Amino acid sequence: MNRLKFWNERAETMSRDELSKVQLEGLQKTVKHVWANNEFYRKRLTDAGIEPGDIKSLDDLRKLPFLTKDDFRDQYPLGMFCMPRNTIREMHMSSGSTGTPVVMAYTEADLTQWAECMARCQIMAGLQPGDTLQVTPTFGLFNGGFGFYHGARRAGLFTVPASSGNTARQIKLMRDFHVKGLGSVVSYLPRIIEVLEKEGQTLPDLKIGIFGAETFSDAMRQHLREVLDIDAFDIYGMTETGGVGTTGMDCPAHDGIHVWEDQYITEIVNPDTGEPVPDGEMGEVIITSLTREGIPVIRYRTRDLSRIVSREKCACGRTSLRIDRIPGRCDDMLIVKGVNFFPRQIEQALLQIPGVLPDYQIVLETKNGITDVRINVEAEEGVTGYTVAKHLKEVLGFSPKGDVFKPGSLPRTEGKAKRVIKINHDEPN
Ligand code: DLL
Repeated sequence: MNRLKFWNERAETMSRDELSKVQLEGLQKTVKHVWANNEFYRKRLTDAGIEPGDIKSLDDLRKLPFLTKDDFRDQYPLGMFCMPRNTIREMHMSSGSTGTPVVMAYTEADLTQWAECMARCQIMAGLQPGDTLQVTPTFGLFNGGFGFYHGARRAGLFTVPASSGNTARQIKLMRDFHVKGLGSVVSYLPRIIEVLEKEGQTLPDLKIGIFGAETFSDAMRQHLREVLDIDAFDIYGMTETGGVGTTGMDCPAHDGIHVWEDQYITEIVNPDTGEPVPDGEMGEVIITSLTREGIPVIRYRTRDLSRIVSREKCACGRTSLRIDRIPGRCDDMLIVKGVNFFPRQIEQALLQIPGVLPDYQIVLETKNGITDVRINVEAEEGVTGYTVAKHLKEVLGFSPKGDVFKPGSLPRTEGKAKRVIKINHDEPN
């Protein structure tokens, strides 16, 4: 059989004219659909003075009001549904840090759409029908596990639905079933490496890693290449847009995340003004779904930051818009001693220090209005706090305090890692 380069060559290589046509049709259909079937959306559009017939060109997208995570929360549990409950086949949910969850509901057609996006990602990463994919995110309300699974079924992969935890068993499964691809939350990888090293094992069949749910640095990708000999792909997605992979992934050229433009419109706007920023400039990612039924999103404010990397055809042959890998969320930027930085910059700097391991903690402690930062790292014997502080000074311009811990001693989380810990002595508990 010929090697597949694309899962859906027609959709992935459409000309700009074709894409624009598909996008306008999808946008018009989506606006009509939410207007006809959901009270919240109808009111939101009416308040903005919009009727479905007003969407005549793609430029009219900008007339539409934004949708936020708070809207999702306010409408919990069923208020965002745009299809009758008896047509819904699956739901996922994310709770985030503030409590009230965000719900996503899928009709049969939505599950097919998700599977299509994920199959495109899996084939783009180099997996072929018949290859084995181990899925380590949990199978539950978090969308990660099921997303990899739906896509893998569609792409004809052999899925090992390991779910999270029990790293020794994960490794045994990978070895016994000749797993070629691994789908994971990126912060689980250091755990796998730790156990592999402890047991003196390798994973000779593993070639491809599809990682996401959190930001990761180029140094981390390089680290994974060196230690595991795998090509690490950065997969993007979120509950609100329909889950992992719906908002794209980078290709083997690793030159930006390919957005599935026949399925979603992606805008980058200034997070303060909501106005579009020029190509190349960082801003907030805004996503509009074009084909979803259960809960479509119209101009969803992701709070994630990115920038448009290119609108040109990529070396891989795909024609879609490429956005930068996500450096962090609008609310992730840390400001300490007048310096702005993202956790990813810390990771990038730490991994360049020989002997420093990829687990770290950024502790921000505020007292009497002054915020101090401590950066705790795990490292092999011989790495001193002085060496770490010296490297970090080059990135931050100041030397943060911090401790160097033995490998395995910083707290482990299941699922997404908690890198930033904020302690505020000025606020009552
Ligand atoms: O994290 C979906 C996912 C699962 C993606 C597994 C990749 C792998 P949520 O729990 O709803 O969904 O969280 C979505 O996570 O708005 C980003 O802030 C962040 N995020 C997701 N993917 C990436 C990535 C899943 N590749 C939120 N890089 C998003 C950076 C990411 N951040």
